[in-house]
Amino acid sequence: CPITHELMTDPVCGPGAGKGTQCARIAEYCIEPSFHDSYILTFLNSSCCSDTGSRFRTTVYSPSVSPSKYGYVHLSAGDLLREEAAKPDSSLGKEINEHIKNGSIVPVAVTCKLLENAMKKSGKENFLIDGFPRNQDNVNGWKESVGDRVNVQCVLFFDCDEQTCVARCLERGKGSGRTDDNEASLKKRIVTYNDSTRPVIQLFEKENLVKHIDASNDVDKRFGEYLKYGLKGAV
Ligand code: UP5
Ligand code: MG
Repeated sequence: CPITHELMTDPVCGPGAGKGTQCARIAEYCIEPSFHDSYILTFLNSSCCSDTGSRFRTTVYSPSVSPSKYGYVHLSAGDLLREEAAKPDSSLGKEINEHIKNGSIVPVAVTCKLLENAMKKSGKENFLIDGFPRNQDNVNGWKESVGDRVNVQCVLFFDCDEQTCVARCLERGKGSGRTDDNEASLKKRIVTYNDSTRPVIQLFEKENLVKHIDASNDVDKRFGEYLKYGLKGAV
């Protein structure tokens, strides 16, 4: 299996922290690591970047390098689940939809399979996994199925207060069509996050893998800046 690298985000500091938004930017602007024991993050705006220490390096984004060829592949577990559930012939659709609406967590075997399939299909080796793992069962299932084939480079924690997260989701809910962008589902999503996901983040903290990023700021203006702060703070 060609999967040798993985850059992984943690599952939100509350729904709507901006995982999807920021992962899309990272996938677009970061290129492949040059060294297997470190990685290079490359941003469009070089003024946002500086040497962040021995473990991380930054360079200037080169427009001649196609991000789609070299960049991290962004895989959102939530998006993959929604995609699967939307297939007319999916036997899992009903179950997935129930979990999403209730903010509960889909059985790990389902999510892992979808992630693995997407990783293989991409033909790439570097991944930005968005919104997974979300509980201890996810961690165990992930380790069992792909654990020895991946190298988790870091866990990005998008730090954003609950009120802001909820407001973002409710705003998005006006047009997203997502069945969980409403007050009732959001309450449940937050409970799940607090009860099941926070402990997972603490696990990664113990392994020194977590990089905190302030995700409360304006998405476009502050992207490079707070990404740098997040990485810097973690080195
Ligand atoms: N927005 C983003 N950043 C902003 C900023 N800085 N300033 C202003 N606005 C900002 O952003 C949310 C909204 O906020 C968007 O409208 C965006 O424009 C705006 P987004 O980037 O989508 O945030 P994200 O953290 O990705 O929020 P999301 O709602 O996707 O997070 P969830 O973790 O709740 O949702 P996910 O899709 O990952 O999971 C949904 C459900 O699937 C789960 O509840 C669960 O039931 C199931 N699931 C599993 O069971 N297992 C999994 O492994 C994954 C999911
Ligand atoms: Mg998302």
